[in-house]
Amino acid sequence: MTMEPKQFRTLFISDIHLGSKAAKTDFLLDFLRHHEAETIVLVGDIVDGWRLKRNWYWPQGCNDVVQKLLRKARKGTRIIYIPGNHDEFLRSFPGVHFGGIEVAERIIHEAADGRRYLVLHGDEFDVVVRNIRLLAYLGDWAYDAAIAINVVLAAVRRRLNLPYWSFSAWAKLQVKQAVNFIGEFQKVVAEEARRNHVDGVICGHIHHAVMEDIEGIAYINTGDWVESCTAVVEHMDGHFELISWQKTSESATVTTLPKGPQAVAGMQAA
Ligand SMILES: [Mn+2]
Repeated sequence: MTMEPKQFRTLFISDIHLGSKAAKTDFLLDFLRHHEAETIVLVGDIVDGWRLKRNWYWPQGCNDVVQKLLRKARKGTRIIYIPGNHDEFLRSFPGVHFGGIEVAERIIHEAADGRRYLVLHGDEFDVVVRNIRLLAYLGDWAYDAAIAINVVLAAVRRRLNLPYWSFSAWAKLQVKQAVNFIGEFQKVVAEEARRNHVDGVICGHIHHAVMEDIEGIAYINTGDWVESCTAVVEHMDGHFELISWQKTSESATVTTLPKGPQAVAGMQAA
């Protein structure tokens, strides 16, 4: 079954975690074969530097994904790479181009309809979300300080060879409250969009794909490729769509996600 790839204005993909066993590279490759765009924005945690540092795991599928992206770049697709916490080694290279891919810490994306979106990975808000009640009480200066502390803590943990603290693994462990924490994360990120005077925000990090309106701000989360296999596309007219691709074109039926060990592996990769 051959299908012509669909054309989009922009493709947003995050949290592939190449280098972790949970990365669903076969589904992603299939998705990339069927979806072309003028611009592809990689919204962080594309490569799992932390996993690789502990235990090198780089099967052919990981190469195939990288090759596929580089080939698209060669053929004229603009590719922007916004690093996340798992590929933060790239944060030292803002503005750098490699193989036609541009690195940026965060961008403002202007959609075809003129609406503007802040695009970032989202991990800088982890500390805020964890301490939301305390910070609400302490006010603005504490909020800004918390974000700064998050950066320092990440650097210290990196020095000590400790993995980055994982929002989604942590939120999922707080089973009963996990939904609340996801809600808090969304609110905090939407608030950052408001502070930047944009119409919406596009992020990743928490592995929870969704498109919703949060008090007038369009909150869009691209999800991940370790569990949900989701991406966000911008159509030529500027409207966005969330696509779930838990399949390959060969297997026409949608694969249901296994519960158990693999789900746990995905959780840890967050
Ligand atoms: Mn992340």
